[in-house]
Amino acid sequence: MNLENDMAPVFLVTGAAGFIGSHSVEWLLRQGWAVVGVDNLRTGHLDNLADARSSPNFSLVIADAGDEAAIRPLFQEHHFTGVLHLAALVSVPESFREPDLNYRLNLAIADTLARLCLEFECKRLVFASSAAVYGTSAALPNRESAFPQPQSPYAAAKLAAEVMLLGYAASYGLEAVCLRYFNVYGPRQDPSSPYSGVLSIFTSRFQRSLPVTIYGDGEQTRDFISVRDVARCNGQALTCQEVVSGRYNVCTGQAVSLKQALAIYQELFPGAPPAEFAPSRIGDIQHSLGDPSSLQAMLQFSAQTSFAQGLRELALDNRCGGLDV
Ligand code: UD2
Repeated sequence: MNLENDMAPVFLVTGAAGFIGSHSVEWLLRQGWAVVGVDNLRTGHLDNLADARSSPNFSLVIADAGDEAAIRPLFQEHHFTGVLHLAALVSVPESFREPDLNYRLNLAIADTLARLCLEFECKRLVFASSAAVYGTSAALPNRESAFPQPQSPYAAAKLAAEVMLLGYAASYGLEAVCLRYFNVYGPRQDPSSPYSGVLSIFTSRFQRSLPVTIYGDGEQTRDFISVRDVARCNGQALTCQEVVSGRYNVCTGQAVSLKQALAIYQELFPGAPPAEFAPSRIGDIQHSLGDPSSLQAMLQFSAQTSFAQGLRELALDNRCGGLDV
């Protein structure tokens, strides 16, 4: 992709009003790029885009990213240089309850967007995949070469979308970058479901001086990555000159246990009630960890926010407060 030769590059971000979407839009705007955001506000919030919407380089279209009648005119008008496709059904439990919706939001929309990219000569599509594609039995740290074993409709659809996009890459030369996010955390993550990201729930409860519940022994570990780093990764994948189509872990390569997280919370919220312990959740995995080296090699990307720093920023953010989890 040669950005210098393009008159005025414009990027499309689907799911722009979501947790990761809004941070990604802000990153792109900070670099001086023009962005069109699309969101149907099903799980995204306009509030998340309060800063972005004050930029003359940003416009927001309230629409379903899979509504071709709404999206096609945007491709016609803007001749996008790249698409960052984040719109999704984000809840794993919901994908079990609503498999048809999961199919549409997590697979079919990616196909629609890829075909529009080909039709309107938009070279690059960056897709939000998930570490969930690895399943529970892959060797740690997860490497992209591992045989994927999805354990949910959500993970299966994400994997299917990867395969389809990489098929378009091989067949038609689309640049398809599939980013497998590990446990993303940070400001604006919705804590309102028991299956929301654990750090969003813990933060919301600590901020209200309520006890948190640890399912299991607290020794389970995750590869938590700050949404700031994820936004930068998305932006770089979308705008850098050269990419190689493929699947890439977006992770830190560092395992953090819930007990370690709790120790940091206790410093941030001295006087908080002690954590309560409950049996492990069915289907929970004990450890998840990614190998970040492929993305490092392609984009020279590595996570820069330490876990303690990222948790502090989240704890000081006041937007989690007041929600009833
Ligand atoms: C799940 C999803 C992932 C993503 C993520 C939210 C799968 C395979 N993966 O992964 O796609 O949606 O959730 O970031 O389903 N926990 C507590 N107390 C709480 C909440 C959670 O102890 O109040 C535990 C939970 O049992 C687990 C760990 O914290 O052991 C992490 O839970 P999570 O839901 O944040 O993330 P994870 O990796 O299970």
